[in-house]
Amino acid sequence: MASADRPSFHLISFNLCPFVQRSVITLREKDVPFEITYIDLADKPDWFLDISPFGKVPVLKVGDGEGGETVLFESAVINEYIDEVTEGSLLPGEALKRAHARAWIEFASALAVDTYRMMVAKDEQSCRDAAASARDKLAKFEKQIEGPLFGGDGFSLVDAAAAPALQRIAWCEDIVPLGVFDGLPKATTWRDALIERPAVQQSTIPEIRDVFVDYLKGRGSESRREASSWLGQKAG
Ligand SMILES: N[C@@H](CCC(=O)N[C@@H](CS)C(=O)NCC(=O)O)C(=O)O
Repeated sequence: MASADRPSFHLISFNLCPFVQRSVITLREKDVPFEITYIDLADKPDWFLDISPFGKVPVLKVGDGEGGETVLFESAVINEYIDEVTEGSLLPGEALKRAHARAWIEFASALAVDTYRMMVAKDEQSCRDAAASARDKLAKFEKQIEGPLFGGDGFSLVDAAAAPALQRIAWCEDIVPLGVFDGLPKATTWRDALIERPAVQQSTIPEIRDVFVDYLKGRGSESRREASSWLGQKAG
């Protein structure tokens, strides 16, 4: 419940979106109550287009408890705001380390793009090229990961930013092993530690794996009516 000194949070989401998932993970890690509304990105409601400048999710509506509302967008910005106004901090206290974390959050976004390319690739070569690109990025992460999480034992916003992409790569590799984590022990441990975290497990709809496979197959979602991707065909 919002009050004058405690804002209320309402996320606007799409069920498969890794960027919204970052914010859900942050809210859950910080044990903050929030409301969530799912929209269909293929049929965006007018009220959503009115409040989302890029027409993208996530959008976070922040109520001030007195009838006022501010709309935030961009997952990295939303996550930093949530972190700032709640107990504890998921970013380092020191400016240089904080900037370093922000830089790797940005890099995690590029990893999410590779993951999407893996998911929607129409042929084996394109899928393997995207997987190789993801592996290149994870090899760069490998040199930065302190283990088991990005910055050591403590969960950070870099972990929140990377978890959805790591999870999706694992889902893709459950269908076809693509070697994305080969020779990358720290990234492998990082992936496993994040996937097991309750906040990550509770950051999607329960039936996410079915929705994911349906999406690869190009059916089951209003947002995509194309032919199956290569991974979708392999999923049987
Ligand atoms: N940089 C944005 C990326 C958000 C984004 O790309 N969201 C996708 C869904 S995962 C979206 O809303 N796309 C709009 C569309 O598909 O029309 C962020 O981090 O929030």
